[in-house]
Amino acid sequence: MIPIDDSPIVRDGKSLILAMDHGLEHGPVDFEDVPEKLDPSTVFETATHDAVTAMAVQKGIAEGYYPSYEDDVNLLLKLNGTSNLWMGEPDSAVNCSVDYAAEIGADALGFTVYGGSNHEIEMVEEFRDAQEKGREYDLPMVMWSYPRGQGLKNDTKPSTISYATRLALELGADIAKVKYPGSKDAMAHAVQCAGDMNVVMSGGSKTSDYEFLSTVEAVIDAGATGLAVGRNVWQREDPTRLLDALEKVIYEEETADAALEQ
Ligand code: FBP
Repeated sequence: MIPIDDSPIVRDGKSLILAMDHGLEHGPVDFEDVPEKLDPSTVFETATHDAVTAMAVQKGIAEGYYPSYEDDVNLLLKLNGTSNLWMGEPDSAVNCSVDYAAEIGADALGFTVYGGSNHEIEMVEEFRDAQEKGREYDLPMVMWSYPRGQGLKNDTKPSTISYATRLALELGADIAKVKYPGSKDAMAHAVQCAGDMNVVMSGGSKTSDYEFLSTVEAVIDAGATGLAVGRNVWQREDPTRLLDALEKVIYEEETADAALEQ
């Protein structure tokens, strides 16, 4: 772990990472109700909101669209990813090198590790190479720490999420991105297991404004440092309204109720 409070992807100790790698991870199905969002420029526009500290994308989207937004958006280059067409044990292909991520202007790196998968050993070795190379460029590493695989029946239970944050700390991540373990107390334990490393919650499928903001409020109360979110922002008709509210809950530590009232 390196000190990351001065990184552009951190604002007042917190982060709101807008993720849009779903076209690879899930396929175009995530855009069915919002076909205009298939144009990555529309989501980069959303990422210019002050609340957003970085936009997480794969290499192809970064190459094609980031040059138009580099003055207004911080780039988090996701180095690995796998399509939903892959039917094997959880694994993730390394699609971009750290050198190339740095060349195209990345401010941070992202890497998925599926702890518990039959491919865990190879994934952790690939993470090691990326993490150590990233240090040469002072690029913080965000680990999508998602334990899953044949042996894991429930990938969001509290003990699994606590293991996910600890695993990220021990392997050298600077921020762990984990699923919500179902309660504020469970999240607080996962944060405790992470030591001084930042922990952000992964957004998940779209819920109501109130439900989502209440979960974010609980996560911030639990000591997490923000959010890495995709569908709950850009699948909304008015992402800016939700980002205005998220800004209040994450950075000003307001309640979901108060944030929605304004
Ligand atoms: P969401 O907020 O839409 O869940 O996005 C976060 C994210 O980690 C994306 O970066 C990624 O594409 C997706 O979730 C992967 O989710 P899963 O592997 O659980 O399907």
